[in-house]
Amino acid sequence: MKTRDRLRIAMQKSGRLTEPALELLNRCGLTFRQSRDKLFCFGDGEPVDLLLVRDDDIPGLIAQGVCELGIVGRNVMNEFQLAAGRDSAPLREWRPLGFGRCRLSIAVPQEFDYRRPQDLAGQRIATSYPGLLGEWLRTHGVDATAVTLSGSVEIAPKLGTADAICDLVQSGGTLVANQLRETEVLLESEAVLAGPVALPADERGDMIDLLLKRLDGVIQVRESRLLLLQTSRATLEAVTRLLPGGPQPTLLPVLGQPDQLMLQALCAGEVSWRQLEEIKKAGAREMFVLPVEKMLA
Ligand code: PRT
Ligand code: ZN
Repeated sequence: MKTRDRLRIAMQKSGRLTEPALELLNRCGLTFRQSRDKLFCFGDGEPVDLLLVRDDDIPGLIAQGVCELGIVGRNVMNEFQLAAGRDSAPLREWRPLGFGRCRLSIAVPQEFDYRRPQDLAGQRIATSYPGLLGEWLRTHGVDATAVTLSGSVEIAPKLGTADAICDLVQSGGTLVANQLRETEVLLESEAVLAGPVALPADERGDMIDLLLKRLDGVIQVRESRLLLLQTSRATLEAVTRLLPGGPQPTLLPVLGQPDQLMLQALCAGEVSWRQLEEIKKAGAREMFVLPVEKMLA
């Protein structure tokens, strides 16, 4: 069989991950002919095409070699690996992507007196993640029954079909609405770039290398902030000590105020209100936090 020379990336056709995944690929310079109602989306510039599928199908498509990469929740990828077992080609999380964050947690009805994992012994736990739940129960030596449901897991205790649940939580609103209390976090999840452990050793592998480099640049820029502020020479040291990590700041003179300096610092992550207030207390004023759009060192 002739190997493909174009790279295929699988992503969710319509759901929580669709928009952020497309935006990320666009930022990496990948654009696609818009036929979003179809399964297949042809890439415009680079030799990269998209497969638009249900998120649950993505790990299997990679394992079968139908596509080289996929953008999928860590929860779905890890569950697939546990369910597929050793017979399936192993997958690797090539990059965490920083969106679609949630956690897989155990939650119990408010009246359930939960203190430790052993309290779940003999109970029925409803979940769409029997693999991940089973692994957690085994590690904690708990003998409980996983009741596998494909949706509406959160109403199982009310219906009397389960005593507890194991489901994805983001804001916690769904749990509160169903009088459930989160008791254990099994997995912290986010969207990831998934692929085979061994990348193809042809043009597709080269394209993946290029894509990973662009992705790293995009992620770095997305998390960078430029902090601008004014300080007097007397408070400069105290202010500098509080700056969030990043390369050495730049100092500029302020016209007509020889005692004042303008400081410019690139920060590696979000700068919170709390951090700004602390820096201000140390003597800074006129503070700005700006997003960075592109960066070329
Ligand atoms: O059709 P397809 O199978 O592709 O879509 P889907 O319905 O299976 O997936 P979708 O779009 O709901 O979620 C895709 C991925 O987004 C998941 O696999 C997770 O990796 C991630 N994600 C992030 C979430 C959530 N946050 C989330 N809150 N997936 C689901 N939820 C659900 C959760 O199941 C629960 O019902 O939202 C509810 C909890 O939310 P809170 O905010 O009330 O806590
Ligand atoms: Zn799904």
